[in-house]
Amino acid sequence: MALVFSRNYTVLILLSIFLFVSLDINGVESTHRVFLEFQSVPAVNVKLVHKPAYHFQPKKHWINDPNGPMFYKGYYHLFYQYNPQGAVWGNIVWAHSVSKDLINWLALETAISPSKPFDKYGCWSGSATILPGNKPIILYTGIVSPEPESTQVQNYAVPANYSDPFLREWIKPDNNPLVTAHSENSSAFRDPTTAWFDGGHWKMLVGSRRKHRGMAYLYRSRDFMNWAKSPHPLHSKANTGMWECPDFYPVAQESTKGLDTSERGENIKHVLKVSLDETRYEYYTIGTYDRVKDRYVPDNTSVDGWAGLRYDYGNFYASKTFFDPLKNRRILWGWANESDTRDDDVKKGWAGVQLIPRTVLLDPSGRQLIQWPIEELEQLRGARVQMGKQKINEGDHVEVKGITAAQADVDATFSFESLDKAESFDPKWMNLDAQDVCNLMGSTVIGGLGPFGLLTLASEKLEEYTPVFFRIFKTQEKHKVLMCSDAKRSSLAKGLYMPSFAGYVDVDLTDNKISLRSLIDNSVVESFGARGKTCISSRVYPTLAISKNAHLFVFNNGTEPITVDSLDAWSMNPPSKMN
Ligand code: DQQ
Repeated sequence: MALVFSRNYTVLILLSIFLFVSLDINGVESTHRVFLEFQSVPAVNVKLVHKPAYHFQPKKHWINDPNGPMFYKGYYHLFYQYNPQGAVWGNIVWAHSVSKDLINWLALETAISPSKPFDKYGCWSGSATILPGNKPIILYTGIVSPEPESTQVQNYAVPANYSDPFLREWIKPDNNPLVTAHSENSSAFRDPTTAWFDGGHWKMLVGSRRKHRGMAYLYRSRDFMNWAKSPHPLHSKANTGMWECPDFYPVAQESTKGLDTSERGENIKHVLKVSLDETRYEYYTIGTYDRVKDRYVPDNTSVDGWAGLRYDYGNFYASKTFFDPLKNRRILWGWANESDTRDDDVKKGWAGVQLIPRTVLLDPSGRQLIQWPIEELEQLRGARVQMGKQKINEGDHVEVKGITAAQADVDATFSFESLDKAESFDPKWMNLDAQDVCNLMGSTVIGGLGPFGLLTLASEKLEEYTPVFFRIFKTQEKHKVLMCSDAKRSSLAKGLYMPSFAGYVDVDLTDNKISLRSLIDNSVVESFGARGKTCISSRVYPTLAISKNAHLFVFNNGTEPITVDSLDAWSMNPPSKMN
């Protein structure tokens, strides 16, 4: 009997490990779900009700990863993974748009699509590098055998005409592929980075895994055509699974300037970001790049693994940065998938959105990055309302009236008298991640200092709302600030993924203040806590809180009163040109 029990028990454990590792760890899907029957079903109608108005999106169909962002001859270029034939993943090409300001976009012809033996079954993600003489070149992953192998190689493409600032036409020369997999798993070998120039060599990374160890292989080349694999990866980490879309770049320690990917010198740290196929979350570390050994070592202040820092603790994946020489800044693009069902996407006729590009800087502490929506976004601000100093007592919610709450930019600073009323952080929660704590201690659970913040995309009577809020806890040494963007009550519709996304905010509260900015766009709530220290994006699909029936409130469910020190909110206009 005991034996039978333990055998069953072992099977159960093995099954849960299998499910945990290979399927669905956080309620999100691993790898792109393939729905063959819908891949080539073009949208008949495009449903506008939840369609973002000012976030980047094509008119219809599926989009995923941002690819090859760059600035060339006065224009920003964004390529992205796109299904021209339907609203689910499949038939993937590199779609292409250009912009003068990263807000108004012009859609161009498809830049790269499957046509040659080296990319016959797909043109997957990659990056752009600007070679000397201002010559852009794209590295991308070509799929050379059909599913389920999807054998992956690395290709290049060059503009047909460098004098065209739009770079409309791209050539895929016949000496492709440039790089094929060696002994590693050729079905897990993709997403080349922007290359950097280093001591006579170009270097670039390709994401991969060996068994369950995630890794970024490093390749070098003198001429960009002949690439040799370095004897060891730039970096790898056990138990992180396939590393998709690696990104590796320098950040300045004592300046707010962004750096070109090839920049070297004093006072520079490096950032390595990877997208984890198994969790569909990303994490980054800040560390030191040893150019001689070609090794990257994360600082001991950066957690290297699933519990590491994220650009965004919500729906944000396959991100990529680029250096903008026009304004000397580094800009981050990230993709937010839908959280509704496959059937909803087919009915809507569209799926996926790029979040607002963000500038990325190293925080003065050196422990993390700071992100902020690019300043160009402000041109879309329309009607503005301000809330003067206002006290919000326990249980109160105050409406912010006079703007289009379904499409808004809200920037608020909250203050409080003291930290004394903060509730204690239960030591048991140390083993949970922030999302679980937010799930337990949501916006309606009365606290001491917080929960306080915004109720976005709210229906008048609060049947639906997405709260974005802070909750401050006392711990043994100091305080712990939880930031949540909780989709639990975002919609009365059934079958949606409605997670309580959350992250901690590493913020000094000595001035008893904390700020929150939220970009609300019909089904997007993209939030920046403490001026960009912690960012969370949610996708939500209200049934009542739509267009004119959406409301915005400030709320406090903590016993300690909160003061809104300042609150500015703007209606957001759509860009005049969007694809
Ligand atoms: N999406 C691309 C891959 C990449 C994945 C395929 C990440 O190149 O690894 O569309 O979302």
